[in-house]
Amino acid sequence: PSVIYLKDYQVPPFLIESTQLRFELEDDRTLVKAELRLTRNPECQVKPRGLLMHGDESLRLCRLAVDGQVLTAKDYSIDAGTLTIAEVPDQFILESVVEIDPAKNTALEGLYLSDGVYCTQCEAEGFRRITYYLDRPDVMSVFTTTVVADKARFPVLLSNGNPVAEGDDSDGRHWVTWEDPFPKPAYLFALVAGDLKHIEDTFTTASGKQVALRLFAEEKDLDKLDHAMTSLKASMRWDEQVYGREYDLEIYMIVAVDFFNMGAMENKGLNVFNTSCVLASQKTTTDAGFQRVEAVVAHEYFHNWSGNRVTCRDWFQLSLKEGFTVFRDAEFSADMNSRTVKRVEDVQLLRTAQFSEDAGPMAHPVRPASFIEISNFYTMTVYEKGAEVVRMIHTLLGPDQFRAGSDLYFERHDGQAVTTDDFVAAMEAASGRDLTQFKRWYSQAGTPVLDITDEYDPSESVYRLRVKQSCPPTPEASEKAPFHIPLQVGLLSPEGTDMPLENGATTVTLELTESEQTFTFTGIPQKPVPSLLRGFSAPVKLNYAYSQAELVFLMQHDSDGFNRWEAAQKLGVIILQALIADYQAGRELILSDALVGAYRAVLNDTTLDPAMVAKVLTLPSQAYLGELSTQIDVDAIHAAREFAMNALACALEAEFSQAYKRCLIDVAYQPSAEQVAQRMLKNLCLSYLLRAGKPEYLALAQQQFSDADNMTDEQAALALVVHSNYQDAAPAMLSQFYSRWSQESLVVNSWLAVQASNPCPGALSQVEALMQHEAFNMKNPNKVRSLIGAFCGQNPVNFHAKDGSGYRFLADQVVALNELNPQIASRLVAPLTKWKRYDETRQQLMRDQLQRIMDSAELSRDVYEVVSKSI
Ligand code: DPP
Ligand code: ZN
Repeated sequence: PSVIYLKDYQVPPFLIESTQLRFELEDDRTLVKAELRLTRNPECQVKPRGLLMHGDESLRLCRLAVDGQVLTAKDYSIDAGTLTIAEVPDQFILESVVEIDPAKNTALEGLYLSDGVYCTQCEAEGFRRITYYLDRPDVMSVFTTTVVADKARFPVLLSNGNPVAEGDDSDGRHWVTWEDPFPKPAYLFALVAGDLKHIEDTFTTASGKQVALRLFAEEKDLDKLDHAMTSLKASMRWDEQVYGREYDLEIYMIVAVDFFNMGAMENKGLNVFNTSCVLASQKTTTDAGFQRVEAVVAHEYFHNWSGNRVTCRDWFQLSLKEGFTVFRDAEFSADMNSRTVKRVEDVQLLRTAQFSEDAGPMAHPVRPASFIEISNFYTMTVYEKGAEVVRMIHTLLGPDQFRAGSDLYFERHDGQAVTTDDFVAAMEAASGRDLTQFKRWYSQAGTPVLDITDEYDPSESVYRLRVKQSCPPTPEASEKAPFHIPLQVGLLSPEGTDMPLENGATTVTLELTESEQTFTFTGIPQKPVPSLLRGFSAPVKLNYAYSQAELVFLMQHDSDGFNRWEAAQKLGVIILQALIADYQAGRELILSDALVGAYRAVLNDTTLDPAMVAKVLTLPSQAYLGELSTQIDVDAIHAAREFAMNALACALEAEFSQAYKRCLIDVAYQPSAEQVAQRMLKNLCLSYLLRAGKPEYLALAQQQFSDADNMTDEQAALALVVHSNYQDAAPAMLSQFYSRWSQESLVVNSWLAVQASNPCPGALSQVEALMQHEAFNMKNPNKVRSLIGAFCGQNPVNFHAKDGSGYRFLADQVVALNELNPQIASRLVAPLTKWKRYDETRQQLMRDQLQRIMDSAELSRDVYEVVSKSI
């Protein structure tokens, strides 16, 4: 497979002014008729005689005509992935008819059937599986789409834009024509046909335009769409208020489908959603699920401006729309719920999944310089680190200049396909700031490291921070130029109050631009405790030699909520790293009083947000401790965490029990921030209580499981017991849960995931057995993620079993999925690619399996790229 480089970008020789499509949907064959008005691109210097179009090998060409003139085999050639017409005029109509087979499409790219519903996924390059086209985001066209299908089986026929005509044919078939007035690239095209029901609402935009909102699902799920509707309306209002962006069509539709590779897709006016990101109900959905729906609905809606109205010039610019839109949805969620909790959750994800990507063989800059398969670059780096980069611009410019910059960006580039440089240029123009050095965040991969030391001079009342920055080598470059890093800092007095700094501010933004810098604070009357990287103002690793006492002090006093949590994490890391070393050396494990005392104080402080209490009382995760290790000792990390949690449970049993009771809710269920926080702390307490060694707490969990009126409490109780020492109690609860929920596919997914992530011995054979269960289906990505993905990604002790059984299992599944669904196969393989982080025995076992995958027949580009880059 060939490598595509950003440096080779060239403007397209032809543009497509208009695109008329007609789909005749039939079971054994679907016909796609396309009529494209092509014209030479005035901006293209070269004038090729012929025309090269994208088109997957699976297309069967039935007819091809230029300006009505049917072409014969000598006029064109078809190659793997392209169609070339030898000679074309400057302006012409290209007609094509192709036959495709959506029923056999298990890759779920292009047009496919999901449980009897026709739907599409075209981003990034799925449209070329539907018809021959210039399938690149800088070719934007106005689409008119007619869908024809059997009326009884497919009463609902949808596409982008506004419906403009419909009718019945005599043979029981019917048709609808949709027109989308906004030029768009093919990746934003969508079509849906099925027996769907919908709920409807309206939204009046700031300028008084009425928009119809329609959310579609299968009839049985119709009662699970209200939360998505509420979230959609809140997102529409928020984008008007915070970014001045209004919706532009007469109708906005979301369709829920069960077979979907991603979370959701922002197709113009017709979002297609994975059921897991749109359906929600008290009985079937956890609080985290409700929040995910709210966030993803918002994310896809925000794309209407940051992605659709202004799109990407090429796929190297993916973060232009994704990083920006993730930043937008994170701010929305922060405004809707608890800002600090949202920040903590995002940073936890970034510091495990993105940092480990940055340290692995697939590390790439936010704007990659090359790829083999673009699907492999829908990554934590492009999305989450990309969002951090936008957040840093926001921090450097301040909210007002940032808003002026985004206004200018939308104004300059509406209707265009642009680059991350264009985005930064608008921010520079609106603020007058020079972001030249800052742009290294887009071109250099790797996680920068800050090493900070300080000194206090009492005679002069001067405090100095010395900051060194460095960045480890990554595949694309071994030497890194210094980044421009906003480092937000506050200084705490010994009494625990913020010291006034410049102009009385208590938080200042230091701008790091060199590899070593010293920042001097004058008029500092006492030696302060620094609160560094407040709000996690940059995606970096920070080293500063805090004492345990200083961390406990920051946990209690820091005015920055994020850093109070971070102090607890740092304290946990110090203590757990010591326990890990003790475990490795065969020494007895003893829990530090400092941690017990700090946890007790937090647990007893009823003035704190219960969600933050829960976050603070959660030890650094197995994944984060691994990420901080030079060599990951899965067993030692697991043992140290287990020991610490059990010891904390025994030491603080009474406090956990009281807090559990305090958090019981006696009013009707609501997924509100307040109730979510209470349930979060309650279930955290339950997790510790189950470790206190008293059967009464098993009874408490069982009672919560039976009495729960919501999925958060029910599932928490189930997972905690299944993952606990009470193995005898687990089977009955699991079978009760399954019989209660076997008809709810999404709930069954969580049942699969709870078993797959079980750290107790025997999880792999359980997973293998479940693969034969009626609840599992290898063709459904949600099932694969819940079972195989959860085992390989969330069950480190079992996946990394010393006999290599976990690795072998994963390789087998990757080989099987490579044929069915390359995108899913290539995502799944990630844990194996991190082999360098483990001991020699495991390294060898993991590499053997990568090699086995490599040697298996006919690798997709997706899997080939990831495996070949990591061997
Ligand atoms: N599912 C992807 C997203 O919305 C595709 N753009 O981020
Ligand atoms: Zn997106």
